[in-house]
Amino acid sequence: MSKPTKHSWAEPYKIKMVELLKMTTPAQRKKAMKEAGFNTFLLRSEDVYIDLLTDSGTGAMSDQQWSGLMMGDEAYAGSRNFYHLEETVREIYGYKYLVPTHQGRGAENIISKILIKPGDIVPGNMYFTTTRLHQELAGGRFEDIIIDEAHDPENEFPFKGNIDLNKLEKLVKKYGAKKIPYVSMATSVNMAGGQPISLKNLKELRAYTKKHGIRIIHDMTRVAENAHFIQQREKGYEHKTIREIVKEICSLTNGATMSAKKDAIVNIGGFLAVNDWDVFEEARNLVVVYEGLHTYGGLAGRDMEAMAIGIRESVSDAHIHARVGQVIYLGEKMIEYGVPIVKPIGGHGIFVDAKKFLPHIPQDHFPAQTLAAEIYLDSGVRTMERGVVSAGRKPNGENYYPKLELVRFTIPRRVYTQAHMDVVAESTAMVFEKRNKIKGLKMIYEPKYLRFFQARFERITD
Ligand code: PM9
Repeated sequence: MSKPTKHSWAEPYKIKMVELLKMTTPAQRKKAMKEAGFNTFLLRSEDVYIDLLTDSGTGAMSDQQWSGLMMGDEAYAGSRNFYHLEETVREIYGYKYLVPTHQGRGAENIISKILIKPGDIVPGNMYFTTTRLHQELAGGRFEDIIIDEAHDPENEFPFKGNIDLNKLEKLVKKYGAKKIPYVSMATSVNMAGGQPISLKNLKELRAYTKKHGIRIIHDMTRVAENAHFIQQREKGYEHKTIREIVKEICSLTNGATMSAKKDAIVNIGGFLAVNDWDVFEEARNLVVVYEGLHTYGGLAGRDMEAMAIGIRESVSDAHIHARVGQVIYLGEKMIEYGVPIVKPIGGHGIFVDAKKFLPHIPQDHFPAQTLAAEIYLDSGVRTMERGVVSAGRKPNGENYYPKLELVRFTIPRRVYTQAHMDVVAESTAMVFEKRNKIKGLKMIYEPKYLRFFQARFERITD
């Protein structure tokens, strides 16, 4: 064995309480998967061993956050926890005005309703399911302006979340800047595999949009993870802290939607944050229609307190290095076993390339949906489809056919151990060994909105 040459990453916490897991047999998993219509979203969580469905709301709160719950001020109006959250958002992210929402999509609904008019174009660095749906429901059309590299799982470009300014310019020339209410810019682009945008690219975007009077609305759900990659990969940022980088990213945008269930390590919560008083005034008014009063937005006081504390913890360098370190650990294991994954390894999970894994299954037979089901059947590990099912249909009813057909192994924050990651990689490798025998699925039930959550499938038996 070779001698170590560097300190490896490790968790900056120790475990005080554990949640026991149920182990299942292959027969139990077969029954559970059939009952779930081959959709991992429809499994009961008690039938799951290692749950990598999502990193959303599934993180382990710290002792500080749990203490914060006891400090909940459950007044209907003016809860002190709201003011603490507002102060924290101003201090850590720098946005001026805060409207809390029950989770990210609540904020997406409000900002889309305020800024988008029917017929508008909303360019962005790859779609996200709920974000694009709210843009479409408000009458807008999403246009993907992420760089081409993002659509290629093998391309190792370090900032695959970057925006192609030529693509943006084409839209401005074709439709005019007045038809573009904002650029929908995500940090750590989820559907591309958790890929970061660079500060250089964001600064160029800022200069361009400012010239044309177009806003940047930031999906900051995983901004701290994006900051980690900037610190590791972007020249000039290697000595800046995560907190400094996060603040700089936010300073280049006009407002943000946040699902605090990710970066901020809470089980529920989100917000809309803006710098523009007029937008804030309208948002503060609309939130009472859809979420709740502007000082709670659908949340309990205790939820806002846990969020304020979680935001501060999320920008700690030690936390984020261990968080991304664990994701990279799993990814490197998968690569060792020859499993095709999206590269470079992203911030919140490993994205397995189902097109490469199951090349004999056409996209209409849902290779990623199939693979997620097979992994569960093998070991009780729950993952999620991020391909043609997630992409859904266009407003005209046609299917979207994304280039990326992926299975996401999403890692909850501060929840699983390195040994769990070993089991996940081993199970994936074992399914890889028998990949030629795997058959695709057909969809037998399709809901109208966000079909991936509730669609049902059957195995194709031919
Ligand atoms: N993301 C995820 O698992 C949960 C729902 S979709 C399976 O990745 C971004 C980048 C997200 C996100 C949710 C939302 C919506 C907005 N932007 O789920 O409404 O990743 O809090 O946030 C999920 P909420």
